[in-house]
Amino acid sequence: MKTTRALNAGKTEAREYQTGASGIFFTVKDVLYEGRSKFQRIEIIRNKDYGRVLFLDGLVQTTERDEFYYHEMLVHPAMASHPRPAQVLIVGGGDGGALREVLKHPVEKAWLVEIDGKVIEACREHFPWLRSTFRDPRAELVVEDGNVFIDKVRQKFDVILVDSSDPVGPSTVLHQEAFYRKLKAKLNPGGIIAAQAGSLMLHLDSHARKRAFLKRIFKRAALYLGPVPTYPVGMWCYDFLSDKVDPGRIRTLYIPDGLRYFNPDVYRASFALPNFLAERLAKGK
Ligand code: AG3
Repeated sequence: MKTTRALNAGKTEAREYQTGASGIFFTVKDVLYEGRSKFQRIEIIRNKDYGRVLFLDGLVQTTERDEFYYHEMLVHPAMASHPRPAQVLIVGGGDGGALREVLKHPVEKAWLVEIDGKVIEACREHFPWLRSTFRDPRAELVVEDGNVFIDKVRQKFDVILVDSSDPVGPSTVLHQEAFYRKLKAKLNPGGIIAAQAGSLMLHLDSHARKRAFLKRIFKRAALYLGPVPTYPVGMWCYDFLSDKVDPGRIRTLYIPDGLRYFNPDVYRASFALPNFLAERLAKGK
């Protein structure tokens, strides 16, 4: 299996090639973890400015300094739009950041289904502020392929969050029509799905392709945006999917205290799309 490393040979620098000819780099203060699981290469380093940085197969997944942009924007738009999200499913998200945000709401149970147990272990050890999140009695951790779990689970959910990797590579199946049809079958009435959808510029074709089938499956299939400084081109996309909830007409948002990024104005603004994206979506795949 070919995997990509972020660390250079001297382990002085870790980088992600975002476009093949450009990207982002971090100087390395310490290497905290280097390993390989059945699924991918896992690296965690410490950087002077961004703190701990997790890479999977050479792609930045999360950094101590800017993870809140991503995790708040993946979780709260859907959670805040639902009047009573009691049962919540997170697919992926082994680092625990999305789970931490979900548990800020008065949920009954939050399931986290991560394919790679080694990611959970490594993050538990090296992102210490997440330990209490995993210990919360409302959290249920399952180490399994989300695509397999969703076939078997009897439970239905009020909110489903897909915290996968990029739409290309090992996570591809989590960006396909069959998977979204299965997720929809496991939603309670009034349920909402939010899924990370990739980079604004890098994954434009994927947004157009996904939009074509998501519109067939869900009455509402909106795309919303949020910045993530260390992800490719700094601007990230998320799908908001529901048969009932129209994010453009929401009156009451249920927002926990103490968030650093998300608020009602951010919510409304995040559904505004730049021209080139709207035009690409309108053109179809
Ligand atoms: N999931 C989405 C990360 C995608 C980043 N892509 C990249 N750097 N090319 C992140 C998991 C965090 N919970």
